[in-house]
Amino acid sequence: MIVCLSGGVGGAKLVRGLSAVLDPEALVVAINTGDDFTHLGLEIWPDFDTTLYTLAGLANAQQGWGRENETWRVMEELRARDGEAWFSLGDKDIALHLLRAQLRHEGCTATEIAAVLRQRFGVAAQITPATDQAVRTIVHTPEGALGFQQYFVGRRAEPEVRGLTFAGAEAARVAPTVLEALRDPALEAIILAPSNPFLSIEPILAVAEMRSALGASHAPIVAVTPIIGGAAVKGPTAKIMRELGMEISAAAVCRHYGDLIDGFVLDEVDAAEQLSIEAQGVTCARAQTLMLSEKDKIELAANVLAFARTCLKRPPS
Ligand code: FO1
Repeated sequence: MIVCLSGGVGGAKLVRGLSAVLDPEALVVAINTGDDFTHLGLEIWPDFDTTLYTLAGLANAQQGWGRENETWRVMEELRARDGEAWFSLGDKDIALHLLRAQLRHEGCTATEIAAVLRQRFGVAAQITPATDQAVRTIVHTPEGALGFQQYFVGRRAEPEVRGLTFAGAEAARVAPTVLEALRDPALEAIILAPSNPFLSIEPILAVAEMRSALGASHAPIVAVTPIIGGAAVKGPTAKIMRELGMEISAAAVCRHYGDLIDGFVLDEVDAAEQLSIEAQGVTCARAQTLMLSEKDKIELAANVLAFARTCLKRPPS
């Protein structure tokens, strides 16, 4: 059994690789809910939907969200009727949101909704929201506190990030499927995907008892670097790290995770940072972490698993 904490496009790519090398029942993916919000009365789950589409082979890879071959007739009409048009929902994407709305209307939990959507989209890997309760990333900027999508899409991630908080995290519980996997005696490793540590991984770790559930497990925790050659592969990770006063480096991400992790996968181009990572008491492996092709995703997943299975848990500090 492997548990992977993931969010965003980088995470979805590794999850696709993991789903190619692991049996579906041996992979549970706890997905970030911090980006989720209600829009036009519909529940939007960006990180879950991006991962679902990626695994179903329907993702608009170049855009990083939504579906390929999309049409926008609903948005055109919405705009014509002065509806909210700042957040684009494609016609086929809306079908997914309507399915989710119907399931929620029937009283399903987020975990139950995710299970139905996996089945409707033919996705076997157990991707599921990290929690069934609402946990929302709030971005604190000089303009005040912004909801995540307001910041990321509404303001194009321009405002300076002074801090991030995760509304609802204290009252939230680890989702049942995730908790069960973390307690599974067959659990081999826990992987932190190459996602934005602040926007994708932190909102998952903030869920009450998530850190204690991770710590209680005997399995090693291995993080895959989201920073390659001092730059983020995609999205505002580097800008946010800079605004939070952090060095834009793999070693800085490793330091950020602190004693939560036992192992770290560095990109080959950052080999010079290996010693400073090992000096943190973290076992370090190197791999090609840039995933441009399906082959890259599968190879990275295989390398990460091979490393994680040899990685020892650090002695309790
Ligand atoms: N990102 C944008 O930059 N503009 C959009 O209009 C937009 C719409 C959208 C609709 C559904 C969805 O699942 C994601 C969407 N995203 C959009 C991406 C989204 O803001 C990001 O995927 C994350 O929340 C950050 O990874």
